[in-house]
Amino acid sequence: MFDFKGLSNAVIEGDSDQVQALVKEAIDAKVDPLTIINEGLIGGMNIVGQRFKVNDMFVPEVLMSARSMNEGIELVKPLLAAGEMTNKGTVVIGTVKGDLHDIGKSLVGMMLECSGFQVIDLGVDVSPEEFIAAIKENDGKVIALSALLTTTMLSMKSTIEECVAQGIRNDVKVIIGGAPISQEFSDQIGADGYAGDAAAAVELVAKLLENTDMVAR
Ligand code: B1M
Repeated sequence: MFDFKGLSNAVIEGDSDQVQALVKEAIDAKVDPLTIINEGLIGGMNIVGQRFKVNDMFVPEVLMSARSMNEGIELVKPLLAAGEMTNKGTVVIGTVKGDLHDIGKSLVGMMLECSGFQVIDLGVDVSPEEFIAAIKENDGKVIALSALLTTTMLSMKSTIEECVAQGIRNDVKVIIGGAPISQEFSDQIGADGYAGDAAAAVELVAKLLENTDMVAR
């Protein structure tokens, strides 16, 4: 039985060497790659989040934890299916304006890529105009918006409104996600769907592009 608690603790301590050693051990023991990410790496980051909230951890420590988690994810990445060579559709992803959190967004992007979608990652602090410019430029069919702050959630609504204003709302699907986001909020702002985690985001994109003429563009 692999020691997920040890891996989570290494993330909490921001001990990159230990994270990498334990991830390699898990890979050698043929532990399912998604379980390594969800139980070990994200499990640790969730505890970091709780400690950050009660001022038991501070920004530099949180960043060390995030870095060590990312280094672990990099080792697991090649195992998450090679991805299909054909493009199942182009997804433009980013964290919305005013928001600098990119760990979850990058995870979603990586999983989409591994599942055969072409992913254009615009990074963080992305304005509605930048999302739409990228969709037009790349003939993309899905805008994937991530937000971690309650104060930036409304930028998701602005992005949808900008799609309407620029006359492309019927040509794109907009999906949203991030810790403060819910299905209720998605319905409220008129998004096409909400996903609670990276695996659900892949399923959602596949479902939204199913039976449409939007694929492989
Ligand atoms: Co920030 N931060 N942070 N932070 N930070 C939160 C989000 C917070 C909940 C912490 C807390 O108080 N408990 C809180 C928000 C409170 C609120 O709005 N209600 C908070 C705050 C307040 C802040 C600052 C304002 C702090 C300050 O400066 N006073 C500041 C804001 C900066 C800014 O953005 N303008 C800030 C800064 C930072 C750091 C820079 C230190 C760092 C970010 C580093 C980075 O991303 N490169 C950071 C971190 C790391 C966190 C916590 C601790 C962890 C977030 C994370 O990466 N989780 C976070 C606490 C928490 O969430 N528990 C917190 C791991 C990641 C894998 O999960 O991102 O949720 P997550 O992604 C998941 C799902 O949500 C989903 O899939 C992912 C995988 O399962 N998902 C999607 C995400 N995007 C999706 C998109 C989809 C579908 C699913 O479709 C498109």
